[in-house]
Amino acid sequence: MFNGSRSEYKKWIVFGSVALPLLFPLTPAVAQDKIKEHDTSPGAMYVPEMNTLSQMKLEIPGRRPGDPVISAEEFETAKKIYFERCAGCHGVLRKGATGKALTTDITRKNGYEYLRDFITYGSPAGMPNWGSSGELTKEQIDMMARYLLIEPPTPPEYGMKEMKESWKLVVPVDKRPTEQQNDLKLDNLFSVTLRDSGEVALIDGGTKKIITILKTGYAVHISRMSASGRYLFVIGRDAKVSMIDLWMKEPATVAEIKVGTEARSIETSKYKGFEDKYAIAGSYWPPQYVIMDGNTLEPLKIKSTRGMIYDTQEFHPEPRVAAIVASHFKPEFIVNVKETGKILVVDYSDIKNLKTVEIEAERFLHDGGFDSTKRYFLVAANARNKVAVIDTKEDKLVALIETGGKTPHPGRGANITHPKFGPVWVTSHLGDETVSLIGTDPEGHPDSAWKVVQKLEGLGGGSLFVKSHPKSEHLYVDAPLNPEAEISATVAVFKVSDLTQEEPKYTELPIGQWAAIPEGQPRVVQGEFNQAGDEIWFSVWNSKDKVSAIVVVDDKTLKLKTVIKDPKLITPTGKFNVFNTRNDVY
Ligand code: DHE
Repeated sequence: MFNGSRSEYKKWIVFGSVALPLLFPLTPAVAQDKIKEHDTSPGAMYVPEMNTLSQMKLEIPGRRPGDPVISAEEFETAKKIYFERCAGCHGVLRKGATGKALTTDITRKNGYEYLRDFITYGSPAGMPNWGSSGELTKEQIDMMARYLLIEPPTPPEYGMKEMKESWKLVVPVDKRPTEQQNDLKLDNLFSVTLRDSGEVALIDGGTKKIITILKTGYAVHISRMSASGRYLFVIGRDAKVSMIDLWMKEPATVAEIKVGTEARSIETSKYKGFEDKYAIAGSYWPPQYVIMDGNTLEPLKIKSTRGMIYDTQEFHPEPRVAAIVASHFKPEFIVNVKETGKILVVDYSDIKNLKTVEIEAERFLHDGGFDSTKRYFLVAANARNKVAVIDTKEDKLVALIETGGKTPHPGRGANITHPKFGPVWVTSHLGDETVSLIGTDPEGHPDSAWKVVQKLEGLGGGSLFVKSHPKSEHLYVDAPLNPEAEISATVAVFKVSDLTQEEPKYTELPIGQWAAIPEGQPRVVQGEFNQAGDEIWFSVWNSKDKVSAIVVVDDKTLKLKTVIKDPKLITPTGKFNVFNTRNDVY
């Protein structure tokens, strides 16, 4: 009989108001020899957190016979945990992405104990060990196992009405300056993401002084520039886009809009004749992108990305929009759709009669950038350990390349001229120390084109970004998510001319140590060059209540140049130099 205790309670169901024993079978607890306790890799922990969705009030779906008991309070907590920790892999609607589907037909077949043990111990296939790592308590895991046995709540859609309601034209175009009103060297300005304060800092690349700090969206993510270099676009994870006019006496936000509930990417039209005309933002939820007026952010066209997975031809209800870049060869945006594995080439020359080329690439597209000629776009299908290459002149897939490492994460990648293989594009990996060099010159070096021509050994796993510059002779590789504190605060630098050696060695830059931060365990992340290409900036990313910094390194000597510290520099992560960002220099 039901004895009312907590452990009994979860094995019972509510049918009306009467507690009955579970109608679906509970399979035995997961055998411990099958799911061994294991350490979680940086890759397994580096998954999207749907923080905005987690805070949204959603109804408990209508109860069905067989549902376990879950109170409104528990549902709220479990939903929050699910969107923050689980939805990134298993999907908002639990239909699966990089992680398995967790729809009730599956979870009920597996049963409560199986779910509880799986969440506790994880699996070597990539599921983090939430319980044994101490990330979730026993009570939270119990709640999660029960939450997974009921139907998932569906967050609302977000269309033109909602976008228009959120749209604020703070300074109309005719009230803006007609020429630059400040003395800033705009092309050497850096927009720095202050992640946890939801702000960007604009820092002068010459004086290293903070010009201003502006409020942006929640857990602000990336910055991109308009083609002219006048407007800066910033997107937060809450899908709020801020448009900043750098010509004003003090650069300020002139327009804002919320384009969805969860988003990560923003870009602007760059083709000749369309400079500053359009902006585009891609969302994780709802799965869609929107083309906006490039001067006002007025939303003009929303396109859903729901559809068939490229290879299985099965419907995916929530394929997220990952990286977006703007072609330099045609009036086109290149939109990467994660779960369906499609790259959409969106022709913005006539958005009323929108033409889109849909390229079959690979699932789990994430981040990428151009080769040095800007003709080819290379993007990581990270959970497939591949890089897809698109020819933006022909709008075609050129190659799908196994990178030879685990979970490629290039950022926008790095372009260097290899002494033997000519122009190559580089990616590092989240899952191991591999740094892969891919030949990108089919005419000059046909034997090397679209192949991994060399693999270097970096500092270790947990790398997120590589960087170089046409004027630099170095390739920089970070490792912010490496579990070793010292490695995560260090950057490896390869000398390009040394790459012909059998096992090229790197120089270690102790960036974290140079920042001389008294407390915490700051991670060193994302190098970004200045306009001249003679210095590189790294963020020393500490927790939000502790001191962070930006360390500037002389590219020629690899010596410390300056440390930028300020109490207002809270959790600096991405840095975007105006010139390099608008011209895709990396
Ligand atoms: Fe990012 C780029 C998604 C976590 C810093 N990140 C991108 C892009 C995507 C993405 C799709 C490419 C945008 C483009 O080019 O249009 N990032 C995600 C996630 O889904 C993920 C894994 C988890 C999440 O919930 O958001 C995630 N990202 C992070 C971080 O934790 C980082 C390290 C710190 C931070 O500020 O949040 C981070 N992501 C960055 C940076 C870029 C980026 C700095 C741009 C790199 C560049 O050189 O262009």
